[in-house]
Amino acid sequence: MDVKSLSKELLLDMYYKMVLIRRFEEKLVELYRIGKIPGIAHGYIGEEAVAVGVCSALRKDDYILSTHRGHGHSLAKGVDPKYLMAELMARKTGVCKGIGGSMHSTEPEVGVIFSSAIVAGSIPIAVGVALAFKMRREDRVVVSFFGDGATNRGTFHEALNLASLWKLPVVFVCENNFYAISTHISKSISAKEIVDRAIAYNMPGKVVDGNDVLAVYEVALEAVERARRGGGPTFIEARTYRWLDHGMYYLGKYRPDEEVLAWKQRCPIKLFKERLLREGVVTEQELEMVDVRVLQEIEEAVKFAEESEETDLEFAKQFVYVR
Ligand SMILES: Cc1ncc(C[n+]2csc(CCOP(=O)(O)OP(=O)(O)O)c2C)c(N)n1
Repeated sequence: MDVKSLSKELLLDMYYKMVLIRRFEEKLVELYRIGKIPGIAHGYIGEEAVAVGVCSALRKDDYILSTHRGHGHSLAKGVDPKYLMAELMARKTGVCKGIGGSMHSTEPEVGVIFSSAIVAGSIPIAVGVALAFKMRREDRVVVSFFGDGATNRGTFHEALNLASLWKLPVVFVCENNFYAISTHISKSISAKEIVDRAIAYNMPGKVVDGNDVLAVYEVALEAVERARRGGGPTFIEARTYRWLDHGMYYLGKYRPDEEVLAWKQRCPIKLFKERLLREGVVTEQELEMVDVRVLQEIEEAVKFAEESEETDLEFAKQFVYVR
């Protein structure tokens, strides 16, 4: 994609969101290690370009549905890091009042309508949301994010079948990071390429470099526009890599060191920054200002969360049970 065809405002926003996700996740690791994050959390470091590329192609009133690895999706769609951090630290000020935690945080205000810890659990729900948009004759689009492992579940196949049959306004975004926990795709997926699965459902399938935010943006824009004008769903396979372990814990060695290193050398933020500077569309100083702003926002988010009241069981019960 030609960088010069995009506004500087959009390019700086993409850079801001990618850096925001990176710093947010780094802080999360730090907080998790000192016991400040209850439950479990799964990091998004290394995959930032997928969430940001896709969400940059959406309107505010479009919806996304996320997974157990959802902080990046939320921040890319516009969730305020303060309220997300408070959620992860189980505070009453969190986006779900500290009840949802890392894997179930939502923020309908900005279109993060649902996230699920059940692998592939949110895919059929995304199709239901798309059906609602269509039945109400709204020109809104829904994006369903999920991993490579999710494409092996029955719900994935059922959802793609109906979405295609009914030409629903949904974009399926598979974040292929090559592993489901410690299992490599070669040991779990019968298809030669994950994208081939789209053929069975008669929908366009696109493979994209998930570490290139502009490449992701370009395919997402096409898919979103197609969905919005009634053309039906698209399947995007974005190839990327998570730098950290599956979750915030150590599972042992299951990935070759050279493989991890090679992907780290293709850091999505570094690649984008180099491209922006090479093409002369932003200055080093402008990017540094973004870096500083993000650091401040992360510090403020932690302070806000720490100063907020903790969610306790009695409080949580009020929202879980109908009396
Ligand atoms: C139905 C179901 N089966 C198993 C699990 C346990 N589990 C949690 S995450 C995960 C791997 C998911 O891999 P993938 O879909 O590729 O996403 P990634 O973690 O790589 O982002 C598994 C098996 C689960 N949460 N839900």
